[in-house]
Amino acid sequence: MRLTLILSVGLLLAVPALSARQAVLNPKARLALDLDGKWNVIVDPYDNGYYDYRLQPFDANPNPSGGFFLDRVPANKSELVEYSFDRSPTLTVPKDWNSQDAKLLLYEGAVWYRRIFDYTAKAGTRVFLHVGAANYESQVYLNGKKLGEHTGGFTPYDLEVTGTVKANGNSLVIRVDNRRHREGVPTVNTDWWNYGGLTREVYLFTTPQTLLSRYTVRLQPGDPAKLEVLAELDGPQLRQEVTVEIPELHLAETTSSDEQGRARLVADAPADLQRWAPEHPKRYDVHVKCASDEIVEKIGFRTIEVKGRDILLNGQPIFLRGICLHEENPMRGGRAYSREDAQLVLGWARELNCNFLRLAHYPHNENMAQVADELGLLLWEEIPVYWTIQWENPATLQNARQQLNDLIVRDHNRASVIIWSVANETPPGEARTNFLRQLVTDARALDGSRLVSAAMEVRTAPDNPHRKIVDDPLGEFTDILSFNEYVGWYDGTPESIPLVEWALKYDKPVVITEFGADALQGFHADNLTRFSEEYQADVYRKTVPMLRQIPQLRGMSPWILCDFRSPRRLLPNVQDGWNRKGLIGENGVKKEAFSVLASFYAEIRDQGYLKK
Ligand code: GCB
Repeated sequence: MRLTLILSVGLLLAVPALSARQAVLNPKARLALDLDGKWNVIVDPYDNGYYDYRLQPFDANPNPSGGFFLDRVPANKSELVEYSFDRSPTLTVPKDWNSQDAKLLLYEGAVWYRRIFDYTAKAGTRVFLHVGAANYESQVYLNGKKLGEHTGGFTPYDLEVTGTVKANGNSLVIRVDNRRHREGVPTVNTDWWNYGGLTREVYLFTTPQTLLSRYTVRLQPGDPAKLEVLAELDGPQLRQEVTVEIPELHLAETTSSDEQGRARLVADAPADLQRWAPEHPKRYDVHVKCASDEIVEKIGFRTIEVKGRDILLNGQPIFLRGICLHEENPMRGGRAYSREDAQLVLGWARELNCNFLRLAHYPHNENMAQVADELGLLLWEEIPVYWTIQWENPATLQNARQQLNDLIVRDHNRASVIIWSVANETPPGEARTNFLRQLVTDARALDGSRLVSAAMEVRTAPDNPHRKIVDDPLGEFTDILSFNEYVGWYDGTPESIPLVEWALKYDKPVVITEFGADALQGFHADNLTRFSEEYQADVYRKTVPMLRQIPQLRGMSPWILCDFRSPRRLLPNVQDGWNRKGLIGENGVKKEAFSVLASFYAEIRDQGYLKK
């Protein structure tokens, strides 16, 4: 087998660190101590544990006089300590706080989490703390010392605790603050619940001194007859032999890393390599090894590209039979986090005859992409650049770039992920377009093997209410043209849907990223009565033929699989804090529109949409 060693390329962009980062890929495979379960918590609406009475952060002082992170207990009966983790209630991790305690349903502020644990580190290993996600800002302290902090509610981070962790009685304190900020990503205004807390797993993992911190194993973009492997080492021994093995394919190739610890090899893809595809989600055990470390991960191989008006999966035109999804388990009314949650919602998507999901509007937990890889579902993954954020604020751009970077680093070995989305429904304008172009450029530089897009908006021609125009300047820079449209709901009634004419400025494959209507599950009326199942089903029945008028239509992901909580949805006895555009209600019961879409998807699956 021919082996070419080419100059190393960096896997990461030089994005200055805003906060703690992910240290290794797939840290779960290196699990050392699970910290899931009950943590003592102090709800701290006035930040009494963070600031002193002059509003100075306690942790800015090298010898802090106070601060809940010190986890103090009075040494004697006279010592004044006005908090106690030991006497405080508990919350379960991972899980948002809102759905665990009725008093916290609407809480936006700080909560201090504390966990006591023992851990004996093995000699010669490095130990890290992994936080899967903490919404929105978090500060981490071990045994009274600050380890680091993180901004962004949906991306993981790791902090090294080698040498800081003790055999007995470690006090790990994490302050999580879910207050919204105008300059944040997302900003203050969203149509989803602001779940707070340690919403994903927290654990310790260990690595050797020099570890394989990053690796990419894929068909080479532009030349899928080749397999390309990129790897990065971290630690004192950066120059090592790096070997890649796929035993099932009898593939074993070796190269060396350079002085920065980077290695790249390109080998002929074995002739019997089976491509990953929705009908055949084949994955291989891939081993990446160096003298000091080894990882094994299941990886599928496929290509995705755009050619003219088509989206090609493994060189064949594909129609994306999709649906949107929030990271929620509707039956629990809380953030989804587990494999079981992923299996539940992705199972529903399969019943809907989908081959594609849009994971809106922020990075979902990594189980989603893992289960999608197993089940053969294609994914659109997104960052929370949503509606109107601060386009001119460099710190906001930096924050968005880091979230995009961290999502791509985490999921770039998942065959299921085919599209990185940089934004949703943002208002055209020079500052906005420059901001998003930077993100598109970053996504391509980080991962040239996938498509890049954003959900754009439609405007109505001033002289014709039925003429719908998509001419957002961002459309020039994305691989596919994606937009949300709500004709029949925010724009007219279902009767206006058949009258729509489309004027699309860009001749690219079109994926409609949203359409839909609210329906309260179990409420039946005629199809012009708002919030009835019949109204929603009629919107779906009429929208499908209307969208088929777009010659380059190559997919759709209607809004949305399940009802989800939203503080913007206040209509009593109908919404009650839920966005009702789900095809499935908060009780798990399917609405009439579910079968309308399922039948359409079965038809295009069985007959081949593009052959029509
Ligand atoms: C949209 C947004 C989505 C909302 C949805 C709605 O256009 O992208 O986040 O939830 O409409 O229901 O209004």
